[in-house]
Amino acid sequence: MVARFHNVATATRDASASPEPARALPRRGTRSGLCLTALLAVAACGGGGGGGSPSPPIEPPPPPIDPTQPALRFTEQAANAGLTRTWGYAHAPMSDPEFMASGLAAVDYDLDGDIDVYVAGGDLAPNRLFENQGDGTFVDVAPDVGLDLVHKGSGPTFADIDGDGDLDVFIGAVEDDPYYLMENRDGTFVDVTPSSGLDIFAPNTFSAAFADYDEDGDLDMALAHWGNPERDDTETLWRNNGEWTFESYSRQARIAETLIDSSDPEELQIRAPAFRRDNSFTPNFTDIDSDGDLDLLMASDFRTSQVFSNDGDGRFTLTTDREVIKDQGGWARRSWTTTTTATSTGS
Ligand SMILES: [Ca+2]
Ligand SMILES: [Ca+2]
Ligand SMILES: [Ca+2]
Ligand SMILES: [Ca+2]
Repeated sequence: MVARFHNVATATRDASASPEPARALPRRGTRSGLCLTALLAVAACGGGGGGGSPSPPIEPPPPPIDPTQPALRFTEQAANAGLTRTWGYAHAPMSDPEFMASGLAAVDYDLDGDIDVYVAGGDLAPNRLFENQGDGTFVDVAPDVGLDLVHKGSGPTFADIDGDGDLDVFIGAVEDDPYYLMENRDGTFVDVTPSSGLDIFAPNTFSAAFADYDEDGDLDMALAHWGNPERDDTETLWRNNGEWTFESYSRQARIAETLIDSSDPEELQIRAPAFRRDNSFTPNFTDIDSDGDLDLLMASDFRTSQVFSNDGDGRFTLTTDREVIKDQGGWARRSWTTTTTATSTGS
């Protein structure tokens, strides 16, 4: 069983990055060519046959393509759709975790067939849950359902954590602010964090992912703790023990001992060993080696993104190929922040 909601893929890019190449222009040109061929064929048929039923009306060819214009345009509609909110912190200046945290979940939280949006609000304004009205507009219902939390929230992640058919949510936080595990009880969310066993010492929890990595029928959780000092338990993997309780399993799973890895020699020139810390931004479960079990990818800062292969016995083996899994090492250059993975369908 895999979590029903995943993060959206993105990566930071520096200002000097080259623009994406123009898309699909040759294909559109081909379409014009086909229309022209069809036009000539119809004209030849009508001129030579005579009599019979009248020829169908001929659609005019599409206008010429302007290569200077994008093929697809978007117009800002957030305010018209009711998607307005306030974000920020009560003090200044912002710390690095505060600057990079927050985020949203685009998810059908009420399972009525349309996508709603849950947005973290910082500690100046409550988190908002924008319920899709089905007509292009959204209404904030967070106060009605118990999700109008005021905290330095980050990476809200919805999943059916207790397997009862509705979506629950975990919301991380930074700078030792409260994080929340919220159970969906008939449409109202109840804070079950105090009795959940989620005693997280890491000051920053940026994001989460849910999946049944140990194949025992319930959703387990992985967390990313950018900025957490190196310690024995990295608090990365949390095993679901049922009844809304979790147990830190990073050490037993052999993730804690290898998560903070400085094997990249180029990175060692930038980051002194004294600064070893957890630099992970986003966890993601997927069967990356196609052997039938869920592996764990940690997208991280400063060239420390990692791939952990599931050994099938509750443990993981670090299998990062640093020639493949790499970035430009932070410091205003390109770094992975969040990611998603998918299985190719061949289409
Ligand atoms: Ca919905
Ligand atoms: Ca549920
Ligand atoms: Ca499980
Ligand atoms: Ca696998």
